[in-house]
Amino acid sequence: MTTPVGRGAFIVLEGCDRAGKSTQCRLLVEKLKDSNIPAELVVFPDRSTPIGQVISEYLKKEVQLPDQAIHLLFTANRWERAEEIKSKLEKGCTLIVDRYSYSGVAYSSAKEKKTSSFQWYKNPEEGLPKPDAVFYLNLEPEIIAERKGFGGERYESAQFQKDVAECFKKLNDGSWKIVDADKLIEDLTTELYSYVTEIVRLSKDKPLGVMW
Ligand code: ADP
Ligand code: FDM
Ligand code: MG
Repeated sequence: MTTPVGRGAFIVLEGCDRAGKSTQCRLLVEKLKDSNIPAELVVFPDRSTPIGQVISEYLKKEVQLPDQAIHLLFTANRWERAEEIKSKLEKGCTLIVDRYSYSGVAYSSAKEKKTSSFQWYKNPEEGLPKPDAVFYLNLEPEIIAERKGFGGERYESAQFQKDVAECFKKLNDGSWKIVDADKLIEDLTTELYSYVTEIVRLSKDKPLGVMW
């Protein structure tokens, strides 16, 4: 690895289930490393921590929790990684992040019996490190439906995903790059990689932002 100059970039991939986020995050990290750009993958929820284990049980429908409680656990799961994220970025490591606060707000506020307001779901995310770029992998629900079937986890239903997509739209402050994800895996990686390298270049000398 070459010695990094400047800080690493904080890049988030967002989108509905099966849009291709996890596939692209993995491939982008590999491609960056192949080009000697220090990079790591971060995945939310991080199911490996004690908080993450409760989230995992919730998603597998093994435990029930009030909407507010699970929302705050997803947020806490980001807060428990925040210092490490900042430190890695400062050391010049670019982070490719599979979901972030935007999934947090979109999924919680898409729930049928909304127990809290959009703003309420945004509030506990305030103060977290802010991504340098958000890439939203956009895919029509009909095409999503053609991809491998849903598993048995919570939120995995076609109607709910449509509602989530609407909430994502509401959350976009205009700064997101909306990427058409309906293409071959390798073509999408090539497209995303060109955006990613540009963000890496632009972020080197910029201070890291704070949510929102
Ligand atoms: P996500 O993380 O957004 O839920 P994944 O990357 O896990 O999505 O992909 C969901 C499914 O779709 C997987 O079976 C994956 O192999 C497949 N897939 C991913 N990208 C594409 C693509 N561009 N075209 C067709 N199938 C894809
Ligand atoms: N999810 C994910 C949330 O509801 N809130 C969050 O803050 C985050 C990061 O958890 F249904 C939801 C989105 C999805 C599930 O699934 C995680 P994947 O397939 O592991 O991304
Ligand atoms: Mg995924």
